Amino acid sequence: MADLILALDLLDPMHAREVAESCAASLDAIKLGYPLILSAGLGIVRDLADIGLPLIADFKVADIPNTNRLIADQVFSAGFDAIICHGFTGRDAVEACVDAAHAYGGECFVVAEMSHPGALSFFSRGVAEQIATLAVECRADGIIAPATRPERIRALRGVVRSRKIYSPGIGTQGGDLKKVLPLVEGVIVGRTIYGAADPAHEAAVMAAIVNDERSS
Ligand code: O7M
Repeated sequence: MADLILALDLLDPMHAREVAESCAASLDAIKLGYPLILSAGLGIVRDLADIGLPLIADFKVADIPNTNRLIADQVFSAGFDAIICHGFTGRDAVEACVDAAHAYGGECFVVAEMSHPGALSFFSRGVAEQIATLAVECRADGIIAPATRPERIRALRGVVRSRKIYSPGIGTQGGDLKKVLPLVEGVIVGRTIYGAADPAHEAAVMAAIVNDERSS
């Protein structure tokens, strides 16, 4: 039962809102990150809130515990429902994000392994498994794992068990939606949707595949 999460990495706030609104009926959540927030300002979170979908803050928070806590406070005060942090910073830093998220009634996801080719420079030789283990021990709600490497999602499932796995890298980065869907609780899709000639249609096509998988 996977969710379809739109990565809204657009720079123009009007265009971003238009795409989010037109795709909303096909989506389960929207992920906002540095590109849109740096361009539009944090106020866009309140602007998008009335669309009615959960909003996930992808700042891949990676600092000392005190700074992570301060960032998480800003994220949840701005109206986000979930935060994504890195795990290589260690237990105390991850716990700061998880604790802050839970204090606000929100969720925290930890990046276990990234989707791009260069990720293997460091997210290899057991590092992702260690980060996923830490995420579970810190009571994170889930991890981020690469749609570009389904075999790695399977390996990390063995670590996180029933926690959620959200997976980016579908489409433009080469990940195959149908192969990844049965492995995860959420797929994160950006350019394949917002870069399409008709984003609402593309989102609807993907949502139909997600729904087929849900009912199979
Ligand atoms: O579908 P795309 O390739 O246009 O966008 C993918 C989105 O997922 C984009 O917002 C990336 O920043 C993000 N992402 C990855 O592509 N790979 C990762 O390993 C991790 C993320 C991510 O969302 O991390 C939380």
